[in-house]
Amino acid sequence: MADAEARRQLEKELARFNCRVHQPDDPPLFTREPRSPARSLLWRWSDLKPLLDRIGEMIAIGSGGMRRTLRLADPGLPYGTTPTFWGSIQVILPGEVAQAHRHMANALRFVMQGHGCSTTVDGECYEMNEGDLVLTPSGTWHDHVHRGSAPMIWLDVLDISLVRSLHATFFDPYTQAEQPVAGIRDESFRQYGSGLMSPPGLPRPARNPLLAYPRAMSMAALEQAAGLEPDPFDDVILEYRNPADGGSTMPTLGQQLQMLRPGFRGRARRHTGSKLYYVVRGEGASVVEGVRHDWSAGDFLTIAPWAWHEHLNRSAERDAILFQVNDLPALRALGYYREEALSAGGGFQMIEHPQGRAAPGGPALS
Ligand code: GTQ
Ligand code: FE2
Repeated sequence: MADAEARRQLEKELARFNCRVHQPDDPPLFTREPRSPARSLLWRWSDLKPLLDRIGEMIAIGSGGMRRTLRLADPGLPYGTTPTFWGSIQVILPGEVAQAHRHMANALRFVMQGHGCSTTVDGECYEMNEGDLVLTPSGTWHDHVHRGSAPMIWLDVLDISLVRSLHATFFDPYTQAEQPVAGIRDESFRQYGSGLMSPPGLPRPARNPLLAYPRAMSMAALEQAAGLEPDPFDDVILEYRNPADGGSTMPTLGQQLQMLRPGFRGRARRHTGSKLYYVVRGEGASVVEGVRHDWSAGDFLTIAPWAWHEHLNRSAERDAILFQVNDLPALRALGYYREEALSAGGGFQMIEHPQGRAAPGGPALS
């Protein structure tokens, strides 16, 4: 006890100098592998739909640049959908304007239902239609104006938790509700949208020049990819890319579109970083850490860091299509991405390991 008393005394003295030592009852500094309080959760469209109708009626669209959104909130976390990003469903009614602003957080939208709303990003105006992906990268001014005749909803994903954890939050309202719109609509898509050809003389862009990935393009690409060897985890899967360098659309957030063909059952894997899936169509299931989540069109599913997961199509006739957002570009940029697959024999197979060296004189890493 005298020892414990001496330690407490030391702790007090150290605190005067803003220092401390590890105490026996402190949680361990390191765990052998990630132990995330984040949960892997399923949100069902049948639950979300009435909630969206209610917030559409009850909640006024915010002034000062705030949005009307239903946030997918993991109760295991202080805030957000995963440790790095927030997924929310935004509801915008005919005639409404979601006022112009900009923020440090990178953001994207994937249109779930409706049409007739346009988003202006740094002066470039984009029509948003079902299945379109529109980016508002860090620092870009953006506003949404709904001139259509029916409510519109889309998935918003922002890397808010990451920006917050780095204490790098910035936000500016614009001086007016809407930004002036440039004369050429969809300009970045007209320049770079084919992914194959662009006007000569354009400088090599420093960041992704493309702000929109429309559904017609992504679905055609997915059909093409169906002729490739199937991916053992994901069947037919494509990454949305920066056409200028082949990298991710934004520095922190990756997006993928995949098709699970009838009867497909994928291999299991786990990795650092987190993912959010939106079921575009079809019926399937994901087994996450031994828990089976049956999903169908309109549902959302998260995969927590380092959680084992595998996907299957429950239908023998219909394709299932999933849109995915992940934080893997952020993990990879930092050298923190690690991935393992489950082998047929039950062992683990390392897929990606940034510290992938064997200990000196020791056995090779498995
Ligand atoms: O549409 O600009 O879900 O700024 C959260 C913050 C959407 C947006 C969100 C935002 C937006
Ligand atoms: Fe925003």
